[in-house]
Amino acid sequence: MIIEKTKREKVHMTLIDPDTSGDEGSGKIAEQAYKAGTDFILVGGSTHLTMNEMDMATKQIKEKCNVPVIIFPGSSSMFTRYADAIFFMSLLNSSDLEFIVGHQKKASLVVKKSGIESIPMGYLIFEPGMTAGRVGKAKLIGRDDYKNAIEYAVAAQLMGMRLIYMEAGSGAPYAISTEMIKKVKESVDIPIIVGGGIRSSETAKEITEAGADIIVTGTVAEKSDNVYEALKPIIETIKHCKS
Ligand code: 1GP
Repeated sequence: MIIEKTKREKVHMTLIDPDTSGDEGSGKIAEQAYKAGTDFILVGGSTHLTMNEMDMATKQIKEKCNVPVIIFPGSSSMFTRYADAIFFMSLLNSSDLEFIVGHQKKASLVVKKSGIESIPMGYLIFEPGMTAGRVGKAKLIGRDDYKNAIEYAVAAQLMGMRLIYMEAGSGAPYAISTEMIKKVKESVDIPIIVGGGIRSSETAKEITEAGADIIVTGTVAEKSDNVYEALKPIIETIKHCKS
């Protein structure tokens, strides 16, 4: 569903971390993000949550919006059968095997048995990395270390991953550079997701024009008193960019 959509238009995803927003808060953000036109809700983040916590928050989110909800897991227990799909992701530039294949092995049978759609995704963390970088023990990709990023991205594609997520870290003071996005985009044939530090329509526009197929925002909604007003211009801006 996601891959097809990226062929027609630029896509916006709203990341909701139940650990920060709580169950009800998660539902409220989802409701406003949906009204503002977001295409998908990602539920999860770097902080560990139990399956029960994931269930509670996801139920609230599903009640309040009518877009698919995708699990964005930080560990093997971050699963809920109430979601529509899961990013079955590997943090390719982690220094810890757990984040490359360990959590995935632990979650494999539960995910398969659930019948939920599983989307193989290569996850790459760039400087400054923030909590995701620390928790995932990432060997952060330097801001202008193009060769390193391209090699990881092409490897992800050759391993059969359907998407590449370029992450600067939630709450990052600056987003990944447009030059970096351009270079990675030119090197692969699968859609690219960019997230971390995107707080304005201007940044969203630059990143989308550089080649991002999907933009993820989290903090901008979390920190706003009016989630609809905060997200609407960002979503409208990227929808006007050619896919
Ligand atoms: C984190 O990329 C996302 O995985 C979102 O980042 O919270 O900075 O929008 P922000």
